[in-house]
Amino acid sequence: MNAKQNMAQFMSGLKRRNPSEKEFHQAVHEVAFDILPYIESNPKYQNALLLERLSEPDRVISFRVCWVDDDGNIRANRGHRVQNNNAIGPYKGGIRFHNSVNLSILKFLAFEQTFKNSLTGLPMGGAKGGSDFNPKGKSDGEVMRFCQSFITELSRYIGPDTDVPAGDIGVGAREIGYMFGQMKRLTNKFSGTFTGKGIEYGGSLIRNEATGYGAVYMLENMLLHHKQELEGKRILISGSGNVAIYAAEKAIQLGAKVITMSDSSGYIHDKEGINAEKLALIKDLKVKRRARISEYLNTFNAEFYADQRPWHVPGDIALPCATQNEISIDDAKLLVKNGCKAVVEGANMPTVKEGIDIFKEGQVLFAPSKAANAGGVAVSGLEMSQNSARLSWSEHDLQEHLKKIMHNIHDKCVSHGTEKNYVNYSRGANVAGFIKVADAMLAYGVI
Ligand code: NDP
Ligand code: 2IT
Repeated sequence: MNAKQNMAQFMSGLKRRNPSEKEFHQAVHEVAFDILPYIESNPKYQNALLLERLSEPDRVISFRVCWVDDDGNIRANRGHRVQNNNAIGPYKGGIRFHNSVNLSILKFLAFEQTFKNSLTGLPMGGAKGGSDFNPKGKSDGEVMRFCQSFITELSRYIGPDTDVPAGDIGVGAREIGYMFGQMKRLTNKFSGTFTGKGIEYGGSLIRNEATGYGAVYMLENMLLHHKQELEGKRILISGSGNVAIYAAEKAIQLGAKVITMSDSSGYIHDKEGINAEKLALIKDLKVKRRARISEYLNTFNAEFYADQRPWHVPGDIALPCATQNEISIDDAKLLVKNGCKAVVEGANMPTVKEGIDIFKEGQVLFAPSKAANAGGVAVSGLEMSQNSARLSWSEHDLQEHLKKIMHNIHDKCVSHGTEKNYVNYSRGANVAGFIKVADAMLAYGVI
């Protein structure tokens, strides 16, 4: 069988076993495209069904989450945890609360997480969880009751050496506090079961900043490797949540010019650049007040485009930091046409499959999410280490760890992804992420 037939057979089996899960198919396809030929050319990995096993989660847990809203109505949501693979460490990955959450999305995220966590070099397996609960417009009391009910069920399946959740879309410091509090109460143990905790109760410095900062460190490494620099570059950012805000903060600190940010209602274009003072307003708007990004225009000059994404604004670098599939084929074409030189994925799988091909054809430097946004889970791993040692490391030490981890991820991508005159960061990340997990799986025999 040639490589094309091998791929077609693998994907048809995956689709048959997981019908209608298009995001899951997309994520596995992207990895299989690089990994099946790699397995084919490395006898040690042959005949072990490694990718088939990696794309069949160890287990999927689904449960009902009932809670009472402020008007006394009973509400019912659905919760899930996908524990994809724990070959190299306890399951680890975020929890997402968003009305779009379904098993296809969580399975793609848990699959990706397995490779991402491997790339960090730290001992963490891959998982993801969440609910179709929509925190928008809910009171603190409603969010608390929902989180407590969610954890009452999930607590049976997680623990510091079993599965360690963290935040993701719709889950930030407030939600982690409620979930960790309920876990502590149910188990009567103060353990490191969550990361992204508050500093007062076992959290790590710079965890909040780590994903966005890490993505910009990845970008810096890529530019340096290609003899370019970040200073003065025009940056398009989508999103205005945890990842987007700290990607913007680091990019501004390093002298780049951030000209767009967005939320689910549209995007702002500030031609002068979003500086530290303007970003402070966005933090206040989006994190504290949970308001719309268009309110930026009440204080600063900018244009607001309702229900649109920022990709038709000419810029040098794109940092998609909102959600999956937010760069379409047409967006990718437009970015290349407008001279975009690098795309670094802060969000998970923000570029559609054909969009990635367009970037590669256009020789755009492209960092896939599993490499680019690994800084967040890396500092989560460091939070786990600090919890186990019952210590708190200094901000300086943690910053150095994060920089080093992103530097190492960049180098692994280069060493496994360098082609004739192009660094294929996707292939590099897929192969480097695969090797560690595959070697551990082989060591265990058939399980
Ligand atoms: P937040 O909830 O803090 O922010 C999400 C941002 O994206 C908000 O601006 C939100 O707009 C926007 N957004 C969410 N969904 C959509 C949508 N369907 N269409 C348009 N805009 C949308 O989440 P994070 O910043 O934590 O996560 C962003 C991305 O980064 C996700 O893909 C996540 O998986 C990934 N990621 C997160 C990590 C972390 O540590 N938090 C680590 C690694 C990756 P609005 O406010 O209007 O909802
Ligand atoms: O997608 C991700 O890497 C995250 N949401 C962070 C996971 C974590 O466990 O810190």
